[in-house]
Amino acid sequence: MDLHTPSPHNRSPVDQTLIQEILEVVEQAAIASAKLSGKGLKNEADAAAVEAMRKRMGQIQMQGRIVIGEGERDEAPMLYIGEEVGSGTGPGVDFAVDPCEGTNLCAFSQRGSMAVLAASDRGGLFNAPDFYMKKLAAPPAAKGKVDIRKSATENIKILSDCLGLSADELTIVVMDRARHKDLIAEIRATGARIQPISDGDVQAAIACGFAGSGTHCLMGIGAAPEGVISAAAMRALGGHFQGQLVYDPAVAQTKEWADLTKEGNLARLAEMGISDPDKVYEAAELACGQHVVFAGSGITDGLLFDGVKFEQDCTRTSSLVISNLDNTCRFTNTVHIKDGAQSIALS
Ligand code: VTB
Repeated sequence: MDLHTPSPHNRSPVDQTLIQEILEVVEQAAIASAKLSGKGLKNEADAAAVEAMRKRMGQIQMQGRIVIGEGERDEAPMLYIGEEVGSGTGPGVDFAVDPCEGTNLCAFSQRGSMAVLAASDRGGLFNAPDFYMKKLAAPPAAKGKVDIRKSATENIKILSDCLGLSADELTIVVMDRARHKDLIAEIRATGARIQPISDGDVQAAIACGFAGSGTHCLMGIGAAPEGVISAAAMRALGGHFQGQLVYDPAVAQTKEWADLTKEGNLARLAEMGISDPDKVYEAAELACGQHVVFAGSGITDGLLFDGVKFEQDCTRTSSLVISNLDNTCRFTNTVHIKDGAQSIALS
């Protein structure tokens, strides 16, 4: 039997009704944080998105569980790892959430912030530790051909061949961080173009899956939990995504890890049951569920969709849902009509 066609007696917990509700979850989170966009209030924008996401999730008939969220229970009052969400009855669904991905982008009204989540049947999303992750994302044509174990130079050559583009026609997105100094120099030496971003590597990774986004590859080190959300999207749309945990503070080069040591981080990973800290995770391992859904809604305008627009009679949201249930990418513009609305403009 085709594993992707559940029998009526064994219905998948991820069905079209759930997918519609998941879309509303990210829309509500995007609207809530967009109200704080540009105010320089990073934590407040995040908190507003978290609250809205949790509230809408609570209305879904499911036994939802957060596997990647705002952090451990003692540091996050809502959407913490292990929190049960939903009505408490119905199918079991696992979620990886980032209610305000790119909080700085939202706080300073810059491009690329969005409310995102990935959903799957139970156990279908890797319980990523709160570490850094080296990531490689590329279009479907380069899937399984580029490899995170290879050098940037080799991968750019492979990308060129797979996409039929010369190096100087390729755009490689890299986060603007001190840790990427050598990587940026290596990419430049190949002749490829670099698009530096200050934050928001989830959107950049997913954009690689779409021809016409102007983005051909994401390279570099970002956060590991969000890597699972990128992996879910890329797995569902057939793009390339690989991740490898980073445990050495000398590699991560981040203030957050100023007091941590490589040995201490390795011990933490071992405690978490990660026996091979150097393992390269494929998208289908990070998001291994039978059914995997990604949903993202723009807070500010971005590469794939616009941000929230507040108008007199309505609020508009632009979102993307990628699902391997029916192999679709749905770009959705929703008009949320306000009470007493007089007229809704076409766009
Ligand atoms: C970056 C940023 C992402 O995590 O990956 C960040 O682009 C972690 O890196 O949007 P720094 O600690 O160096 O900022 C995210 O915020 C989530 O992946």
